[in-house]
Amino acid sequence: MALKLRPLSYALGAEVCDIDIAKPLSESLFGEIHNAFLDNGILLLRDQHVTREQHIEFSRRFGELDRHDALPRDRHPEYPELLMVTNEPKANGKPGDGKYTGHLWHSDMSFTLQPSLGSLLRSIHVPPVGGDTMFANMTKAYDDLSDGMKKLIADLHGIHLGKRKIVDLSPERAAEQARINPPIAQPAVRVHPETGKKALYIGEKVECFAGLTREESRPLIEYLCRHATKPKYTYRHQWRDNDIIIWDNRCTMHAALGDYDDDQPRHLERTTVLGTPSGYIVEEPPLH
Ligand SMILES: O=C(O)CCC(=O)C(=O)O
Repeated sequence: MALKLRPLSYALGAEVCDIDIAKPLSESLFGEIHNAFLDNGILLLRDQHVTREQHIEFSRRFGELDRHDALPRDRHPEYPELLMVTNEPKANGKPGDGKYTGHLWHSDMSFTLQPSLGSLLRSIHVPPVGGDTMFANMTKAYDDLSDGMKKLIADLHGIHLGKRKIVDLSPERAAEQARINPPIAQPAVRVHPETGKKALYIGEKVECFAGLTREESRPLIEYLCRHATKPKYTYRHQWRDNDIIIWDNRCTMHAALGDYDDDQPRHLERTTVLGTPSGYIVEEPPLH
């Protein structure tokens, strides 16, 4: 069966039409889905009425799943392969840990020594308007840089932090964060292990470059993020309930826009496919 694909934007993404992942998928059909994933960077599957087990089982076809040890507060207590992306408040009425998940441009798990290959985010309840997610094509963004800029960043390593947009860190949480997620340096340009293409590996979790001061690094980090998130490199997804978006973390980045009424429930669940080991721990990140 030939897969029916519909482009989502000029920059990246395709919708896979007429697919139901709750039904058995042959090896050859999954092979077509996998090729479409590599070709398009992100895939959208609408109307997927699946259980948590089916979400996990389908995700495993892309590779071994992360049990989210780096994000212990965000994972489902009984399904560690599921990361809760939810604005549901805690029992004490305070905002939940997942409320600000993804509000910075990022590639999943870049702040660990095994950044993700890809993620599969399933929408269970989304607000009637807003709550959109933006995606950027980091291969195109890299290709369009000048030769001079490509040379300048070729050997740079960005120091990635496991931070969120709104930080609510008590001293105990700060200590926990430092223990579980020390700063990790990752190459600013990575070669995709399956397509062989180079992609920018940067984002708003990059604090500075290894070997440069913070002050020296910031203008370049900000330029590269601004460049990669120009409309011509992006796709903006408007969620419906029961969507699944699969994205390739090795050549895309994404951000949750938070453009919705907080009184409306927004609940999504994510599986994260483990990628190849990359990066190193930075013992003494620059302070200035
Ligand atoms: O909630 C969203 O729209 C995106 C969540 C996200 O950034 C993530 O799961 O990495």
